Amino acid sequence: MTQKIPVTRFNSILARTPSRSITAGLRAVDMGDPSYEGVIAEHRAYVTALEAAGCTVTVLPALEDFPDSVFVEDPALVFTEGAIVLRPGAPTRRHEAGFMAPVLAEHFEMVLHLPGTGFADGGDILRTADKVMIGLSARTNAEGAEALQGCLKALGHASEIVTTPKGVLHFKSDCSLLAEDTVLSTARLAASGVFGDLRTLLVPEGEEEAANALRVNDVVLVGADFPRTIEMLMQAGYAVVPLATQEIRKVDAGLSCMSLRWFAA
Ligand code: CIR
Repeated sequence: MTQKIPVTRFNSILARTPSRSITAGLRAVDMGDPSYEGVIAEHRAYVTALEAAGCTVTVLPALEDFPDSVFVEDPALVFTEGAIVLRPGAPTRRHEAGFMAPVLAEHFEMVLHLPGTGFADGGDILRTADKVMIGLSARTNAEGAEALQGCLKALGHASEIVTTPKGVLHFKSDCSLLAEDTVLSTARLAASGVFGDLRTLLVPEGEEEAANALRVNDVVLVGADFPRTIEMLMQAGYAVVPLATQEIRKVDAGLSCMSLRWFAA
């Protein structure tokens, strides 16, 4: 009998060096351009933390023509069973998927491509122990979500289409999986009842951006600017690794978006 691998267990990660053009990255509200040097430093610390958590991290070269290409989570989705090349919802990010496809072919025997013309961003996908949740958002539409369900089924994964709170970039901007039975969520997302029987820890009011944390093996990476969330998670028994996100946050990013993570059996 094959042993079920916990969904928080990873040994393989893809990341991409930030491009100098990150200063022109997409953002909903302009809080000033991120500093390239600052983003590079944050990214370096992020990769180091993932390696320290026990993963082999492959860092792909920067793509200068694509300011948001450091956010490798959005153009693809990866599992032990195979990878899916997605179709990002933002026009300026659409071609990132074409650069990801050959990389995925080097790492996975099975690489599927989102069929049709719909859109789906990896930032809208939350994997839990028993299913894959697909959040509809400004970046993921119904056609893309339904096409993705077909791909997921082919890889043996059950899925459910859910909604993302209005004004929130991605479904996972507001939540992350902390353990097989527990999610970290904003109050606004949890209030929609989307998590059913899952245990839900709420980020304190004012620290909504901390909800995009990242559990990898024994640790949870959390934005260092969210002390009340860090304290809450430590009290709950999690080993927290705080990471600076001051610069990447200026282009609406958190901690999950800079990597694609899977367990290579
Ligand atoms: C964007 O708007 O696409 C980027 N500036 C931020 C992407 C963040 N991705 C993610 O949370 N998965």
